[in-house]
Amino acid sequence: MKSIKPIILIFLITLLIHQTRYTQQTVINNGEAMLKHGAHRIGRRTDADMARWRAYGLGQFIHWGLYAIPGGEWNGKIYHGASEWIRSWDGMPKPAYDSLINHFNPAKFDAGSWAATAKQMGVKYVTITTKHHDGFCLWPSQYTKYTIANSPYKKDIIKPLVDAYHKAGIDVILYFSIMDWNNPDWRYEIKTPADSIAFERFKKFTRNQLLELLTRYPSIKGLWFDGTWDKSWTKQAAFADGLETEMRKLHPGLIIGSRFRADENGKRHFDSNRHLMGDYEQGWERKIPATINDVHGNDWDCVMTIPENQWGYSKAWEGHIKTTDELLEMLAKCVSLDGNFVLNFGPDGEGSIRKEELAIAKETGNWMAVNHEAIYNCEYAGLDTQNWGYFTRQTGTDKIYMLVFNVPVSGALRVKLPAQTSILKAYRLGQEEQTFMPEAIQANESFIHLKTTNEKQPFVIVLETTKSTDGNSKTYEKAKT
Ligand code: FHN
Repeated sequence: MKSIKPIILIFLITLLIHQTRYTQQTVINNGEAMLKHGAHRIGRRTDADMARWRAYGLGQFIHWGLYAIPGGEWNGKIYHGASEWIRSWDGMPKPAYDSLINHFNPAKFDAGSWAATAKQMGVKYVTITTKHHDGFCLWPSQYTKYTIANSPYKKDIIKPLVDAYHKAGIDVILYFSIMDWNNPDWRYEIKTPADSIAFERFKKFTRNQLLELLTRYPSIKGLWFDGTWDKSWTKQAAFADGLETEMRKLHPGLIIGSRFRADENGKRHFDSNRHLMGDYEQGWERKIPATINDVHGNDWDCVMTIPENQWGYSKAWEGHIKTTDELLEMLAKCVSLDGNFVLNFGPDGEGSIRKEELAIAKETGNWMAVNHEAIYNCEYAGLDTQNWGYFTRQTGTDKIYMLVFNVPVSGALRVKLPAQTSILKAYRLGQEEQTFMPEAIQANESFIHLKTTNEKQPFVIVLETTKSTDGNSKTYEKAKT
């Protein structure tokens, strides 16, 4: 067999290298795909607006719109899905739903009283639906007729809410559904050239509405996106990326979660390189991460319903209704894992918050009045979780909080601190005179002995700790096994 001439060999090798590069053109040096529309930042935002968001701890979600009128019931039949989805149900004709605009006249709506409820509850931010999937706008958008302006109520709902919540010292984030069932140009998927033309119009409409919201309500802190999962939208990487840039330019500091846009491969939340897109992870809907590893160092918030899955007002308040203690435990767990907890409220068609939700808000507020220090401006404490509850830490300090939800019959709460850390002082939050003398078990491991095991409510023990280099904590010899 004839040997291949060196020049031909070099040519073949060069061709092979080129070919490999060509077929892997999206791969760059560090093994990551080269993306134009993936994450534009790796790691958390470090600016003041995001630090403020991170410190909120507790938030409120409000789902309000036309769906509050039927409240999950049509012609005596109950729709058992989430009430704000009733338009998608065969049991309710679409024209009947769409004509609810002619009946939206919430005589009892009082933005000030909603804000007062939220303030007493202790929330630091609220997320309000400006437009849910049904397309009905609670602000008088000039880009569609399907707005509050054409309802009997006529007046803008968003402006008084933004003003009232701000007056109460609560930050506002606006919820916006991209999916819009009322807009004839909305498509789930682009299958034909005609779909494509319609969807181009829809994209313009969406951009107009978003810029309109940011211009009308310039004091809001962020936008909370929803309805972004359909193929039509996940294929708009360049458009959505451009729009996000435009919105951020118009509104410096704007906070946008991971639901807004997909990368060029249609990947949502996390891009094709597994980097978070947006400022915080928005995938924790009605679920909470199990451990700190699940949050990958990202900011995140959990949005939670009181019944299993009802966001809008539902006449049937059914299924398991979470108790205040259950919800407080979720709040504690979220903050202990570096997240915020956002509890949903669905006012009725008249504009009233139902009594069950008011009661939960009140009880939460009563608990927060005593224990808020363990929630606001707190973070993951870096400690092993114990069965009695959750640890949080005042951000950037050595002040640790034990949020106790399950009191053991022994009354002994185990605490394991990092090496070279000792407890200077332990006391009950809200009752500083009630102090505890930790009993050392091992180096950096101690028991806090409760004075009673007959607790009626979750409570908090504060640990003022210090790092010591003198090795003053007791160490016992390890078992030889
Ligand atoms: O479909 C909606 C639902 O109605 C509700 O608005 C929740 C809130 O997070 N988001 C959607 C589902 O992810």
